[in-house]
Amino acid sequence: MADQGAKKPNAKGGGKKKEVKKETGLGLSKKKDENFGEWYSEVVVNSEMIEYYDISGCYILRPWTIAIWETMQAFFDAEIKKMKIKNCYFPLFVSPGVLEREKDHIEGFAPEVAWVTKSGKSDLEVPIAIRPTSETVMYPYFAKWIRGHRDLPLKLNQWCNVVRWEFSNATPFIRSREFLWQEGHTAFATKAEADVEVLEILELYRRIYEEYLAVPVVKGKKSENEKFAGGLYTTSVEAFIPNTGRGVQGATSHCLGQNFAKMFEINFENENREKGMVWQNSWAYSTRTIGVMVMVHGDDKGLVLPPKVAAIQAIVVPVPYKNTPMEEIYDACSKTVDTLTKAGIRAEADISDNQTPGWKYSHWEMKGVPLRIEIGPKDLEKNQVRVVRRDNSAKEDIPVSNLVEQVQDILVKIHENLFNVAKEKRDSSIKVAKTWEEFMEALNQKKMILAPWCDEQAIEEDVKKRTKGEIGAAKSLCTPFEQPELPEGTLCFASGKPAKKWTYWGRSY
Ligand code: 86X
Repeated sequence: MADQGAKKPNAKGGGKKKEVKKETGLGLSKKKDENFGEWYSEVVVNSEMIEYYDISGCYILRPWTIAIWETMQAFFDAEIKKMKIKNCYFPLFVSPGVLEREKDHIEGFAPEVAWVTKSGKSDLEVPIAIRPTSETVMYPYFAKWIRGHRDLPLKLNQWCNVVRWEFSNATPFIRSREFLWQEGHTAFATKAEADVEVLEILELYRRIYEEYLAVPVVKGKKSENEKFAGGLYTTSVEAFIPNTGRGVQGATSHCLGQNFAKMFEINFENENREKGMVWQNSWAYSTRTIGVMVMVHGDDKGLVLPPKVAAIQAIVVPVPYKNTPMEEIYDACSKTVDTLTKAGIRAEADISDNQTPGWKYSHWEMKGVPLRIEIGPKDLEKNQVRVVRRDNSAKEDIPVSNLVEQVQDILVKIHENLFNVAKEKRDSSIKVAKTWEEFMEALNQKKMILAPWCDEQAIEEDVKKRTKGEIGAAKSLCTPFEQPELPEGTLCFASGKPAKKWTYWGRSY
């Protein structure tokens, strides 16, 4: 089947045909609640995060995107360094022998592997794969580098791109053929140490979503069906997109157990000269995080950026008026930017003179800048500025003398409000279902379903079969660590057998 993947915002030319309303600048032609898919494509393009590319499923990440990525990267990188995890870089290319060394893990994924078969016009003697993930690239060297217990733990991370040649519905950030991520790979002498790290990393992922992107997530464990097949168990943070009624796996932290150690012979000698096998973890989050943020917070005016990750937190717009000298207003604008910048707030002035203030307002709203600061003659007179919030449009006049303090305060409030609104929406999308009928009803209402489950793989397969359809089957999202009480005698929603746990279910990305 040909790629029917990448949805483009307009038939041709990825968003070139902007609806330009005079005075108010570029707008969105689709509403979030009416046509979510096209709304999303328009937002990521018109906000200048993404440019569509001439290879299906690949996207250009523009500076507005990379600034967000770099902020999350700086946070995560600093945190893992505190955990004594070291950065490294392994090659992009994988030799076929190494890739296939671990057959079980590769088997289901094989169709997604991209290969280089030529250099110039001549065929390569041996085709070379492009990494879809780096287990098979790294673990032979783990085997080489780990000799004795003094070589443990070995804790590595790399920031890189990976390629998975997917054939189904590419969506910017959420599912693309090439994406950026970090992949952590660690090896320990004991399972206990590995178990601790799995949850420490998962907590960092929760913090990226909740403290940086203002997106609520559920921490939990994946079912046997949904876990990484090569590992022992998989934990994840799960987000939810109310508009589409789909769950989205936000990041994963796996305990690999000793499966890979066996295959790659990653052995060590302990203090007593006995041979042991390492316990391994792997974990990753990707640029998908950014897509989840756009989907959760964006509105009909465009992107809405949480202040922590916004490249520009406050945009200062001069509002000239008939007889007031422009210079005074411009001076006040650059002074405001200086003051905020010195206080560590990312502020810029939009002093271009070929656009009206109204056009600038729409432009920066489209780009999701958390705060707009307007400065006009009245403000000069009163020694104040007018501040307008992107998240709720609230306006406030702030005395220049108190600018930094109040702007900092408002930025914190914007984050809190974004998180709270998102959490309320998410929570009101959760439906408890105790029977199949309740489950199906909630699924048709695009809910995220919390249901008592017998925890049997065959039953999950059954749920998938019974819910198969145009828009995809339902599956388990995760078993939340925070378990509601499960009264004795509670039955599984799908099998009628005794339930063992509460698990989230739904359609997903
Ligand atoms: C699973 C597992 C794991 C390291 C993580 O989730 C964290 C970081 N890796 C990745 N996975 C694959 O193993 C895989 C393998 C091939 Cl060959 C492929 F084409 C696609 C894959 N997708 C996911």
